Amino acid sequence: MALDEATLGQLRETVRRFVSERLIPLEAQVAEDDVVPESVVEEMRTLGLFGLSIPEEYGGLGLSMFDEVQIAFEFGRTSPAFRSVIGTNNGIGSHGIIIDGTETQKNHYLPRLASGEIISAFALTEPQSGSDAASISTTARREGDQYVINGTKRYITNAPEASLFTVFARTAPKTDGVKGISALLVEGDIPGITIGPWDRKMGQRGAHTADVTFTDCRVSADALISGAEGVGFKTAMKVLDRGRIHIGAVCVATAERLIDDSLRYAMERQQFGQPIAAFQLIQAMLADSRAEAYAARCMVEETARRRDSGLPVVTEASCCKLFCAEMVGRVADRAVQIHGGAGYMAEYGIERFYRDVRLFRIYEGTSQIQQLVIARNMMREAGE
Ligand code: COS
Repeated sequence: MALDEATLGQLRETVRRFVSERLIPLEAQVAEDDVVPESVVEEMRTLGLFGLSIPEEYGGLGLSMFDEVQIAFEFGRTSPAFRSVIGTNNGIGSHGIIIDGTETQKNHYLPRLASGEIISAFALTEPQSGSDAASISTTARREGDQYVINGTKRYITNAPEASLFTVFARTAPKTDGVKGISALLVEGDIPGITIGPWDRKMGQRGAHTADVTFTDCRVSADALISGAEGVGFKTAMKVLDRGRIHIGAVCVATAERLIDDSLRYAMERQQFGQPIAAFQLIQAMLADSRAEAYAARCMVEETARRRDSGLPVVTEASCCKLFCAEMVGRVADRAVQIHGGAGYMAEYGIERFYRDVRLFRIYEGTSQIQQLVIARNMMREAGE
């Protein structure tokens, strides 16, 4: 549901204030400690941020895609680790249930996800299965009224915190291809699940990923999303389509933050007797960044509107993810360049963003996978 303009404006203003007053001052500390303080997570619960995209009837705010990207434009103006806290419950960790879950699954899990009482994770990637998501080898063998899950999932965001995993596993032999993949809801505290140590990453410290290993892990047959076997791959793809628009919005916000920081620095920093912003080569970098971020903002908003009106957005979502993730990489690179030596030093925080944004080109589908999706759809449309 779309909020009326005044209510959306109030929510946006609340998030803007929260980001400026609470989160930005904590960026360096979170990167140092590799943890978002629990008091901040509690404030996010109080503000209702875990349920932005969960329908109202299940306790969330039920934002439309357009409204959600407006909030992401605010929330993304700080370290991506903060967004990651609420990212899975509002995205890949809940939308399998929202899109394809049974009514019982929705009633059971969504209110607790919306309140932030539990954290969710999306367990698709495996040691030998990344971009080729259809090649997963984790199995879910049916035994009576249960499934027995075996396999390892890799780089699972929020795994150390999660109490609920959407697990993609084979319920039929590999020869059945994508039609042998099912999605199951697995609670984190049952026997047979082992969470590995936190991965040591290039950036986004404070957001955690880890391996999740299932060893004869038994779940009830009711855990099957949609109640049907063999449709899990499509569930994963639909969830990722939506996630790609959201990540596009976060990239826009991070780029805008870096442009603000770069502009401020360029107007203050004096060289050759004047602010470096007076030099046309600096202006060119600022202008290119501004133009690209603006283009990215427009495409994200347009794709969100398109999705809200029920039009297909597979191609457009991939365009957003591709363009926005690449764009913020270029903007971060220019931000380092404009800051010069200071851009390379940890105390200014610019090098931290440079490392943080690198992940946007990789997770929820690499830039190359987005190119592949876009080109395949172009050829399909041309053939129709
Ligand atoms: N929505 C709904 N259904 C979709 C879909 C989408 N966006 N994309 C594909 N499907 C369907 C196809 O229509 C096809 O169904 P039919 O067999 O009934 O025609 C089925 O799913 C298989 O699709 P496809 O043949 O395109 O699968 P491929 O194995 O060729 O791979 C890619 C598709 C590469 C696009 C997919 O594996 C992918 O997105 N990989 C990246 C994974 C990823 O993002 N990982 C990030 C980690 S999770 S944070």
